[in-house]
Amino acid sequence: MSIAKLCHAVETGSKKEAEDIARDLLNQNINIQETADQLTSTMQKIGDRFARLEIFLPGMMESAQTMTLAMNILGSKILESTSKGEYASKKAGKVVLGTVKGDLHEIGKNIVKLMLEANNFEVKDLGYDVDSMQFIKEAEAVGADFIAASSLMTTTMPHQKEIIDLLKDRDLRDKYKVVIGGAPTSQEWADRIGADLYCPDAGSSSKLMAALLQRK
Ligand code: B12
Repeated sequence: MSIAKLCHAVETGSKKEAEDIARDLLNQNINIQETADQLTSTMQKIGDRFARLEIFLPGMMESAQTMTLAMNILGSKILESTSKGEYASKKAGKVVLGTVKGDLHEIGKNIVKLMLEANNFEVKDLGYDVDSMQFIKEAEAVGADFIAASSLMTTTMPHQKEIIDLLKDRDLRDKYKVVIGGAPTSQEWADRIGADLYCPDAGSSSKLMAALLQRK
């Protein structure tokens, strides 16, 4: 069994096959980050096909569900090894994480959560379609270090800016590091809206966020 086969199962929305392959891959000691990266490229291809009207919403949904099933299996392994790890009780930082208002895409956000937890961050996951003010209320409630916001659509990216504007309005901007991500976002967008950090993928997020916290 190979990662390429798993990508193919996700492309075709073959759920049972994907679960079997994911379980098999676990026994092969594969690199989970690399697997997640390849699956992300597969989802990008699916999105491109959707944009070209080669597939329709149900097809995109089947693939999304298949990827979620596979990542749930692969993710359980990472978390199991982390909780038994040497540094299990030492938290790297507290993160309030969610997908912005109007946006239901959560697969990427869930992988970010997994990678952060695997690296000893404490994550409060607010889910998707999260109101900008909700990010702030939760960050205040849990004493977060980071507010991390995902956006997958050009139409919802402005809510990442809204979170920063609301923080400024309330004199809270310096209290939190605002991290943004999601396929249509970029370093340029992060600079434009005044975010503290942009991460292109889940794998880099824990390293970049830990480094940012040290500079605080
Ligand atoms: C799967 C998918 C769906 C699924 C979502 C299922 C779910 N539970 O999440 C379903 C089928 C429900 C869906 C619905 C829709 N979708 Co959609 N979808 C996609 C698709 C194919 C893949 C997204 C994905 O999961 N990628 C895999 C993950 C792992 O990648 P990722 O999210 O980029 O995350 C990685 C990094 O970006 C980063 N990251 C992500 N977030 C964050 C956050 C932080 C803080 C950090 C540090 C890092 C980080 O880490 C992740 C892992 O490395 C994309 C195509 C694409 N190019 O992205 C379209 C896409 C995003 N969808 C699109 C559209 C149009 C829609 C719909 C409007 C379709 C419709 N007509 O109804 C609806 C919108 C619903 C809504 N209101 O949100 C468009 C958006 C176009 C735009 N305006 O920008 C896209 C780009 C497809 C296209 N090319 O047209 N979609």
